[in-house]
Amino acid sequence: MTRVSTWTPPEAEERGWTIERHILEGQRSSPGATGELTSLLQQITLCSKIIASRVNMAGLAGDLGLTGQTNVQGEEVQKLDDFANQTLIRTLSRGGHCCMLGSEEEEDPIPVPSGYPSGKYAVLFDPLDGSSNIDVNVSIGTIFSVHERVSEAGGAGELRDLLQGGTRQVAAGYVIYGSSTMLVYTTGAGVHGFSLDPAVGEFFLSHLDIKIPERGKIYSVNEGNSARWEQPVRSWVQWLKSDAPEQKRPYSHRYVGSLVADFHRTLLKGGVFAYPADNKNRRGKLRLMYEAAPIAMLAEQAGGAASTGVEPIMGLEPENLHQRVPLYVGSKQDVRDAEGFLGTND
Ligand code: AFP
Repeated sequence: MTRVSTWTPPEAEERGWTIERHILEGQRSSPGATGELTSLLQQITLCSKIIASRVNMAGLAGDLGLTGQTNVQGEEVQKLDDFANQTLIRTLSRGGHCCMLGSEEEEDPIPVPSGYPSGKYAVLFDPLDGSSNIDVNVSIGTIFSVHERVSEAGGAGELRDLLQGGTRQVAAGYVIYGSSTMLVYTTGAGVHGFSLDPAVGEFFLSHLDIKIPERGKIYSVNEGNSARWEQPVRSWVQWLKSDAPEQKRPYSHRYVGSLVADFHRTLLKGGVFAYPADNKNRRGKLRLMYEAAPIAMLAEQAGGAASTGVEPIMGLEPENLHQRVPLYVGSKQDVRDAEGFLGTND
């Protein structure tokens, strides 16, 4: 169940709030809140500052390039991927608020080391999404998803603490390392964005209660895969590109190849991002637990939608930690159009 909060977003004059203050205000107006989620989010914020600082210095610090290893997805691990992964694991597993972690870089769930308390939350993360863009200075990001544990309090965490459906997320967010570093998150009370002031080392509220436009004019998809798509996907993209000025088509095309960057643009400007299933990736390429589910929570909280093309991402019950899923996310009307072509929306 999505956690209900009575908290309403701050007024425009509160735009200078730090992220700490914003999270704390949310806690104060959530009946029954213990402060643990607040503290966990602060730990994630700290990790994102450490990662941002290393990303910014990567060329100078010799942190570009590969480690020589491959991850669970069979992809080559970049040095920065590894750094981000280790930063999150070290901080969260020993921070007292988690009982179990899941990382896109690790095959198995990550337990709390012995001697450390087992906390109330299970956190999943993609430490550095879009890592093929690292070496060319294109935006990359960190994505996270937080669930309340379902196993017995105080004991060791279990796989089922991580394997929960999207509607059970209590928080989700991402950090984008772009022309500026931004952290965007939701705890079920809207979506809020914070920009890092590197001189102060602090995130300040810059994007209040973000809402995705009902319909956009940009589509974002890797069209290099079009020969492998099913006909309905091809027809949908062809329709977006067709000349129909009275229906505000053709749409413009933008594709970064980092989900965080493509979604961030979609969140702010509207339109649709898609990574469809194709005849190479029958279940799509993106990962449900590390990418699609947290992005779907943010999209819905911002008034948008996220779908596999046939059903809402948030309604999926996960089968395993690394399962993949097709994703259509963004403005509600644009996602409905895609579903119409894929046969689910009469
Ligand atoms: P990498 O982290 O391997 O670069 O993958 C990024 C990603 O998971 C997601 O962030 C992108 O939207 C998508 O893959 C890009 O995939 P293509 O390169 O196949 O378009």
